[in-house]
Amino acid sequence: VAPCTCPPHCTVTLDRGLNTICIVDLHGATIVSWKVNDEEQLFVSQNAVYDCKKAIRGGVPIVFPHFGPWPLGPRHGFARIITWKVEKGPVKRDNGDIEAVFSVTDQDRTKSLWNFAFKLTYTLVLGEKTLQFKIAVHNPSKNKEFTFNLLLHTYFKVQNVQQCSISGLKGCIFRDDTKNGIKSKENRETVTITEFVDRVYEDAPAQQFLIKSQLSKIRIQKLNFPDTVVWNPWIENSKAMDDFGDEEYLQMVCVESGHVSEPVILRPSITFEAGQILELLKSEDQITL
Ligand code: TA6
Repeated sequence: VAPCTCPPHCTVTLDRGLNTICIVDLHGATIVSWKVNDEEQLFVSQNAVYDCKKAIRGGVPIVFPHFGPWPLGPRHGFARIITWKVEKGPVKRDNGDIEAVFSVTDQDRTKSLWNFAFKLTYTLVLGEKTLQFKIAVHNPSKNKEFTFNLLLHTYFKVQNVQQCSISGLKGCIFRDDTKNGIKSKENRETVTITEFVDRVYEDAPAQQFLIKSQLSKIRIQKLNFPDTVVWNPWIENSKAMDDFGDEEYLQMVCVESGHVSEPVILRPSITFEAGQILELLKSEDQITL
């Protein structure tokens, strides 16, 4: 597959001319670039490290099989630091969209104490203004069930996070991980970011909008992902991350589609599927919640 010109270490490119994505399949199948009309939509830190020892700081790391710290392996699980296989593509569909499929099984994962057989299949489809994600978790066992969390840890690139807002969360109960996980209710039509924010919105609506400016909005359509996580490390936490610039908190916000407030229970031979569709909206596109 032709090496791409986007951030370093990217090995798979889906290219529709001015619309491209780049994936680092060797490092968690992490998407590290999504361009629409040649404009970058994802944030990747200038200090990101590509040593597969921890997640790439940016793009779309895949959180599996656990969200947050856990005794059985690395924080947020191992899927985002292991080598995935390119199972298909990139191939062009009849409508011009470009598709690629990546996969990983328990045979490939780094050693952790989580010793269940599994297969993850990750399908990406690049459209003219959209990026579709589908991730399937299969339990090949004939007699052992397992539980897991799954989340797409999307880092959106913004001009100034203080001018952004996220709509589609009003009325949700959220777990506030900046305040020891206490639960509150979101009463605002739009969530703004003017301090350290780390919230798990539970059972959130299937659609949110990231309003980056009056001229640029992204529709986030979730498929079978009940929760939405919103995170910005703000000043102090930015300084504490060696793979993140001190000022970079102003240029990013994470709006993450996932299944994290409750674990998924996957019975033998069953496959769980979820995903999201990101769409860059033109300035005149109205937001209908
Ligand atoms: O995005 C939510 C979150 O769980 C935050 O608590 C923050 O830790 C972030 O993930 C990044 O985690 P990482 O392990 O990638 O540094």
